[in-house]
Amino acid sequence: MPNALAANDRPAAPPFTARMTSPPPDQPASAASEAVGDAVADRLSALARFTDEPGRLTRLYLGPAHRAAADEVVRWMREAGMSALIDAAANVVGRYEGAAPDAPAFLLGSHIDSVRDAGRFDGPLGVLAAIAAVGDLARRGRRRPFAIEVVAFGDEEGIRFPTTLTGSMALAGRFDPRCLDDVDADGISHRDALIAFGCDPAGIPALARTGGRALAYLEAHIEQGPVLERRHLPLGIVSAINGVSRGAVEVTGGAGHAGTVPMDHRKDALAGAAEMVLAVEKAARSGVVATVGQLVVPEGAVNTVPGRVRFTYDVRSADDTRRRAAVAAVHENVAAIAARRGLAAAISRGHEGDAVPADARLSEVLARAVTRQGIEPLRLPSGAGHDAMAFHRVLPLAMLFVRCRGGISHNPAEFASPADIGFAVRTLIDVLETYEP
Ligand code: HGY
Ligand code: MN
Ligand code: MN
Repeated sequence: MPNALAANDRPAAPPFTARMTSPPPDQPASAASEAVGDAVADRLSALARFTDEPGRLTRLYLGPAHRAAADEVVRWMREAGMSALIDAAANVVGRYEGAAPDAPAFLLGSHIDSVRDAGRFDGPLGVLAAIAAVGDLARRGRRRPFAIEVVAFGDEEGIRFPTTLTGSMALAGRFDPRCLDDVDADGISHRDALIAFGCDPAGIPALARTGGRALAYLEAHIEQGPVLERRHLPLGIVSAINGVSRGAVEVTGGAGHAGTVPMDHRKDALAGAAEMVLAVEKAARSGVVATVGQLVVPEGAVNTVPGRVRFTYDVRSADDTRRRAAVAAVHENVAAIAARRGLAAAISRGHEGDAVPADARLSEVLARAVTRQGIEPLRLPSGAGHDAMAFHRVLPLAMLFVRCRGGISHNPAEFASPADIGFAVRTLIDVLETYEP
């Protein structure tokens, strides 16, 4: 049973009684913004209690906590006036019909999976803010010429399996079925994990929101960086999402006795990997960031020369040519270090995504909505990846950034204020009210 709360001691879902109408353009957000921000903040805390690791927030794709959180999000979507289900790719999808049935949908969403020891805002803020926005239209009986779908994706962080964005790729019609053969650290395949979750992988192709089924995709997300805080702005509009290359390197040398193997006879996989890690860092020149986030010595022991090491790399840039050149430099240096040290180094490429520009017209609708909140519409790039990337060249996409304290993210200290969350909800409402297909 997931470390979810039992049904009877689950915190009561905060009532969404706060009526929210967009404030007159010349006034700052009214008390309604605080109220709706508080309500979303309460639900973010409630959702954060669904974790696979007691005492900290870790909610991995298709794990028990993901299942419990998905069921809660279904409940909240229905309370907000939507029909809701969990689809074949384990996305939670809520739908609020337009003025006519079966109308194409305006998509809103973000993810509810997390990294290990995560903050409670990265992902869920975008889902819960969207649910609050739709709830406002529903309470007013407001119908637009399009449907609205809110999606809680389950595989944005890509922590459990080598690929990522599989849920959003499914909706974008870009799902690669080969990823179903990927296995996690316990040898469980993606396919088996989906089936155990209650999903039928055969149903994934039919999820594609292509062929006119969808109009646009808009994602609200914490900035995960310091810019908005430095500019004293609650919100920002994303200009583009940086491209990313992930991979893993398996370094193999020769295990040996730490006390007896002479230094000039060693094939020390960890010492070699350490040089390679510094080569990854060195590949990060202007406009490129490069990170080794994981390094494992599987059979490590204090008195054994390491024979095998595995580490990951993550290289990003707004400039795809620079990113690819940096990755090539990493691969070349890894090979050269391995050769010099008599090691073997096997490189496996993981998730790759080109830089994704936001759609100009949709971003302009968003910028006008931000302006009507009395906020300067600052445009800024996203260093972090998001589900929005899946819709590149499929749907017009845009992102709304919400200020987060110190730019901290992927860390339990992550924080966005209820007032800023309230501004985000009212901005989403404004977009849903003013967007014309
Ligand atoms: O890795 C990323 O940029 C995102 O947080 N998954
Ligand atoms: Mn995220
Ligand atoms: Mn993240």
